[in-house]
Amino acid sequence: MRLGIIGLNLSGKTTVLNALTGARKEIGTYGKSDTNIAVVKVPDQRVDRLTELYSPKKTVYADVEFVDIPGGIDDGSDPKIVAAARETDALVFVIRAFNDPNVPHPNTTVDPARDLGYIRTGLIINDLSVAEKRLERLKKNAEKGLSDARDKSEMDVLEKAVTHLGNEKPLSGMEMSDLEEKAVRSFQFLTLKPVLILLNVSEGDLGSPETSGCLDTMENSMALCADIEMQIQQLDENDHAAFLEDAGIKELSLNAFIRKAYSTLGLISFFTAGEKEVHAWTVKKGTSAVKAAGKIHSDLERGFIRAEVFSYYDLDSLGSEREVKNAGKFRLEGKDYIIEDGDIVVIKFSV
Ligand SMILES: Nc1nc2c(ncn2[C@@H]2O[C@H](COP(=O)(O)OP(=O)(O)OP(=O)(O)O)[C@@H](O)[C@H]2O)c(=O)[nH]1
Ligand SMILES: [Mg+2]
Repeated sequence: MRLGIIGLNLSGKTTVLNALTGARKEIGTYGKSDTNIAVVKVPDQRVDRLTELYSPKKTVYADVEFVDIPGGIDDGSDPKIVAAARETDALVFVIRAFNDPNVPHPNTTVDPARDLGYIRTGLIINDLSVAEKRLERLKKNAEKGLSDARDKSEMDVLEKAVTHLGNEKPLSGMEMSDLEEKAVRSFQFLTLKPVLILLNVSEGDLGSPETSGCLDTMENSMALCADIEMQIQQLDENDHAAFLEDAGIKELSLNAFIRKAYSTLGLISFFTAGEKEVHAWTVKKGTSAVKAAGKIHSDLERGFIRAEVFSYYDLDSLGSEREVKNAGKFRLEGKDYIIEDGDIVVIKFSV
């Protein structure tokens, strides 16, 4: 999964990247237009426990890639930057709520609701320009008699999109049939992407009434103090607890953030486990066994015969695969079986 971190200048995007991933990317690089990338393992106690039970040669956690996209996205944005934002599965808005006289705010005052509006408008403007350009081109082709049925249906949905975006509304709120969705998928519209909001607050403001009030007005949001978390991440891990306590922070934000990301994006984890390897895999809720097999390897999808499935939770409580089998909790499932969070699977296949 790839998440794009976006937000206004000097809102703390690069600081957030460092705070969540432990990366040490340079901050305060105002005006530079290079993206920063950092990958982080998804913490999962179930993987730890599976590793304890199987003693595998190798353990592979799921991972999340963060792309820190500098400089805010608006009508004047560098196409390279906008493209980086399009090539993501979801967007993380970093919104500045911290006050610091040493860090100028591009809009002078600190006002999270206003800044959220600016971010949204910037995305809408960019999507509108993509939709309009494509529509213009399709119309020209149509005039020359060069369009087929597919172009016509693409034109219809783009007309609808242009009107919707023109009313300053994100495409996520526009009703689309499956076919229409397919027709616009390749545009990677920014306003169709799921959004998570990180409110970057000053030390001491984490639990304040202002912060809670602000979070209540923003969907899928959480607050963090990025600057302090970044500093703590850069200390020896053994010192984390003490410094977190000092700063009045319960835990680093990564855990809670990942949980929020999984629930917002409708993601679940399943596992493969054996002596060779314990491996966590991420799929969308509602994924079938055969598609999940394809996530592991395309041969497993192509030659899928059946899945042997049991639940991590049964294994955890019963202590071994043998006990899981004895308790009748070991199942054979076909290709249409819907994978559940915590399933441990063995795919039988033949190619
Ligand atoms: N006081 C305080 N300062 C912060 C916090 N987060 C970031 N900063 C400061 O804000 C400045 C900008 O931080 P960056 O992380 O570089 O901001 P950015 O959003 O990546 O900025 P651009 O890449 O230029 O768009 C730096 O001086 C940071 O130290 C915070 O939580 N509190
Ligand atoms: Mg930056």
